[in-house]
Amino acid sequence: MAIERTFSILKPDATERNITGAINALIEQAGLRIVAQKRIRMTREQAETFYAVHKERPFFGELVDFMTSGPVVVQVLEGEGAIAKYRDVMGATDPSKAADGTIRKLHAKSIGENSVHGSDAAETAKIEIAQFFSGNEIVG
Ligand code: DGT
Repeated sequence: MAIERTFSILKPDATERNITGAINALIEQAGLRIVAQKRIRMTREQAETFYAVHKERPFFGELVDFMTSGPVVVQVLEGEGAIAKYRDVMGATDPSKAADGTIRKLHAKSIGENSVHGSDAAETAKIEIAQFFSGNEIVG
């Protein structure tokens, strides 16, 4: 399988509980490499752009409020089949439906405060990475 890159966010519920290291350990144990990482405070504009696809959903305002409520860690992960692999490691959006051993099963608080984001396809991964990282910040 091809080496891919995917975009990841450790969300405010993860930074708030100081569990970013525990989540990074699960990422690395799955064979993914963290090739870029920074801790930022997302602006409302950044969060609205990032989640623009959900603009019409009833939870959009709540989602933007949450993503701007505290620091996040944005990352680029690299590995074989990284996009699908990271989605497997994250588990289902709703932690009550997530498989055992996944990040969301172990750590997520709710469907909204679900600890992590990962790109869902190659095209979105490219767009999301470019929103937060310049090429020279990614060191593979
Ligand atoms: P991600 O990786 O953050 O995009 O999450 P996905 O792809 O597992 O889930 P998606 O794209 O359906 O929804 C994006 C985010 O929107 C999700 O991580 C949390 C939030 N969200 C989704 N459904 C609900 C909901 O029913 N209520 C609330 N409050 N938030 C939701």
